[in-house]
Amino acid sequence: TEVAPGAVLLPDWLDEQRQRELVAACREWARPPAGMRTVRTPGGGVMSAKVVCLGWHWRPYHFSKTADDGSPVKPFPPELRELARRAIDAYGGAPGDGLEYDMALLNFYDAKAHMGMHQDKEELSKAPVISLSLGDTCVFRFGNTESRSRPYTDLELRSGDLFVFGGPSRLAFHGVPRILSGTAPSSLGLTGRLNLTLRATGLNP
Ligand code: MD5
Ligand code: FE
Repeated sequence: TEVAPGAVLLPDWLDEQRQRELVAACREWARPPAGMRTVRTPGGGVMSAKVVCLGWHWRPYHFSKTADDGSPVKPFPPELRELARRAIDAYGGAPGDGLEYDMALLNFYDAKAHMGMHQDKEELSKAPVISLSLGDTCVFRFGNTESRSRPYTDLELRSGDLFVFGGPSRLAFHGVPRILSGTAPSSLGLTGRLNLTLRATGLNP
């Protein structure tokens, strides 16, 4: 379903087996060195979602190859490159469009975590952002490109859903106001929500 121009939601895109495998892989990627961390924003705030980066280390307004603990960031795994290719294919991209993905950003939300309205404009590439939801359902707020306020649409993202943000939606304001605690499929053994985004930084040679 096209939610807005360039924004396509594919509910239940990952089967439970694939979801379990991804959750297990994410747990490994979250381990130190260069594992899960708390992000401090330039304004002095702290993000409530905990973050893991693969391929490139992300800080607000900055990409680097070194994590906050001084370790090299973990590589962007070939399995996620392949997943990106499949997602862009499902989105309706042209062949070859899904090949430039070089970083993953994992957000771990507990029951009380949220993400304020923001734009993702640090990547130099215009490639769509690929978002995969695992675990608890969330309320996702999909806004406009002008400001963080109305008009926006609230929708629920469930475990296994694929959402691809391309075209004019790539720069829309968006956020996660709420986690619906206890809604995760029990077979995942995950409390809270895990969002896996695949991105092209446009920084690789
Ligand atoms: C999340 N993460 O559910 C979301 C999924 C982030 C973030 O927002 O920056 O880590 S990515 C949602 C997204 C990306 C790019 C564009 C738009 C939404 N959009 O136009 O709405 O943890
Ligand atoms: Fe974002």
